[in-house]
Amino acid sequence: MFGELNMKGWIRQLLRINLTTKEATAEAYSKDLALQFVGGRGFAAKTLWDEVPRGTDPLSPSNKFIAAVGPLSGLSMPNVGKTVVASKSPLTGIYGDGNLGSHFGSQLRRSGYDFVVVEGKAKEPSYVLIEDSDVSILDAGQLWGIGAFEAEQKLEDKHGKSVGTLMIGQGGENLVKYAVVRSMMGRAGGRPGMGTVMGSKNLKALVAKGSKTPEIADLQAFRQLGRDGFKDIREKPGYDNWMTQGTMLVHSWCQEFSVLPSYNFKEGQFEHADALSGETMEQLKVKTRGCPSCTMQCGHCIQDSEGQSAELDYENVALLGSNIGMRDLREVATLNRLADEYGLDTISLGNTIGFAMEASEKGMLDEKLDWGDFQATKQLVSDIAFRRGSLGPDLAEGTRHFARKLGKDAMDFAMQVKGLEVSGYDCHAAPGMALAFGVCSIGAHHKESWIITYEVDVGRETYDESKVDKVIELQRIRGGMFEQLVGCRFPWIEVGFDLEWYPKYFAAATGLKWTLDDFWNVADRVYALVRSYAVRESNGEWDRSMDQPPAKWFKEPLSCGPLTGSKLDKDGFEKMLSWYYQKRGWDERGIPTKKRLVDQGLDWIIPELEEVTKLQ
Ligand code: PTT
Ligand code: SF4
Repeated sequence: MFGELNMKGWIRQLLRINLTTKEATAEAYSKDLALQFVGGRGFAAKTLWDEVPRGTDPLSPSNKFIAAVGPLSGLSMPNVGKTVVASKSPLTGIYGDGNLGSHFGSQLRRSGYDFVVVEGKAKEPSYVLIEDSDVSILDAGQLWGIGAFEAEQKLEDKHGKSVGTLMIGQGGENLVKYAVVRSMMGRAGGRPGMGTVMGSKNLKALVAKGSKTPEIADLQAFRQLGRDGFKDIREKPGYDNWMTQGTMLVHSWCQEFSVLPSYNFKEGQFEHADALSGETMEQLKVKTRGCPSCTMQCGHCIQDSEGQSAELDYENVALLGSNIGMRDLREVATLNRLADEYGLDTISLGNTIGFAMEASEKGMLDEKLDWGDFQATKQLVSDIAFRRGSLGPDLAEGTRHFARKLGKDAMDFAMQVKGLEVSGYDCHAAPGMALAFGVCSIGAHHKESWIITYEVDVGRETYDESKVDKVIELQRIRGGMFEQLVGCRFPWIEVGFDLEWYPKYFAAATGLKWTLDDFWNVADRVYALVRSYAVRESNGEWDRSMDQPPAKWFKEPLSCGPLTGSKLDKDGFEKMLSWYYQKRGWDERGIPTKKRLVDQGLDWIIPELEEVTKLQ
């Protein structure tokens, strides 16, 4: 697999920017890094392991912010207009990342780098401009304090429409722990506080504009494959349907199968679901937008309750809609727009507000917060972004923090794993999806293993080994190959674009003839490294309790809909978790064994891991 010497595709150079010293340096990186970690999440995880030591405060200048792409980024093929943003997370305390659509990645490559590492802290609000080998750290005084939409507009006005930008809103500036990175007016990524880390560095934005073309192994073959790929996607039977609603297609399905989070995941069905459905959105739609190099544009905008255009995705509508009892899609869109403006993660935001509403209902708060109260919720979103009011500062810290503060049984209804709030799928009757949330490497995100539709097909009541196999299979594809190549997974998952296209693109770009199994091996290596990073941070206290889904799904059965009475079974879940560990080559605590680390070429991390715990 690693034999070829003349590999192309990668630029093999990273850009390091130190905001404290105001220095920027281009550094060559090794062929081994490219071959063993490929790009995106792989580059980020390896860099953070090497450069951000145990115990580093995520909000200190010693933490690093990374934006990384892969060997296909910026090339003419479907859906590779994405960028991975990563850092040690201030929300979870472990590795965190996200993947957002942006021209930044391709412009970074055109400037001559595969990834950028930002370290230190600027004295004053700043932004970074990368123009090929010229890197400037500029004053962001005019941008600080304004929202992401306006800031992006100002940067484009100044540096031209063709620039690629990554930026934060006021949430990131004010160190809300789940602030995201924004781009292209509608894109958002880095749920576990990647925008917060930018804010902690006084970094409002990164802007890139390059003029070079990445060199690849076989340009002619690549061009043909690119054209064929776009055509294949457009001709897929599911393509036209996808174009009508994008991710909102799943909303009605979730309601039908009782997985639509409602009232802080108390229920899986919502009595006003129709008012928030994909069909309702379709009637109100004013425009569509999306990422670069994509023919499946999935950001659907409607006019919100204040007459402004706002984008809706399923997760946003689930968490800022039914999960907090909202009944009007235009009002949900307004909350979504505010989250985009402030740069707050909609999933964590909707969870944190839902948690506060439930706490209020239970009489645990002095404040009165009612389900579905739009005006109060809107006010709360601003209070969180600016850390003001009686609840804003606590809710800005996330659900786990607030549950700890409230004490009693509050942690039982805090819908989070490892500190990251749960995405929009209720798991009272979905043990496989609960496992996927439990073991997801960055906390309760659906990005790595979304097995809910599979589980409903095969029978949701069972706790069997095949579901564990499916979780791992999907982690390799979604959390692995797509995060390392840094391509959007939707062509594959949503319209059936065959996975076998990717080794072909990879071969034409790099000259390397890899099979899908080679990508799975890289994925497993990165999984073990990210898990080991978390273990290293735990000071030897890592155990299987870290992989537990929220207690609510075990303790409090659904009380409405066809699955009334359903809840998760603890013994069944533990059985699946043990299978998962065995199949991954991890011990009963969920820690990679020495043998597995050696087999995966990660023997070099063993000494550091053994400083915190005894490996088996
Ligand atoms: C992703 C998470 C998601 S996942 C959604 S909706 W989804 C939420 N979107 C937000 C938003 O919008 N505004 C906001 N302020 N916060 C938001 N938080 C939530 O963030 C996104 C798409 C989507 S839409 C999904 S599933 C897929 N995610 C991919 C992924 O993770 N990897 C990959 N290789 N391909 C993917 N394709 C799809 O991209 P995080 P985007 Mg996002 C307005 O990053 O941290 O994982 O959060 O990037 O460009 O907006 O595309 O129903
Ligand atoms: Fe972006 Fe959607 Fe296209 Fe994926 S399908 S690249 S998320 S616009």
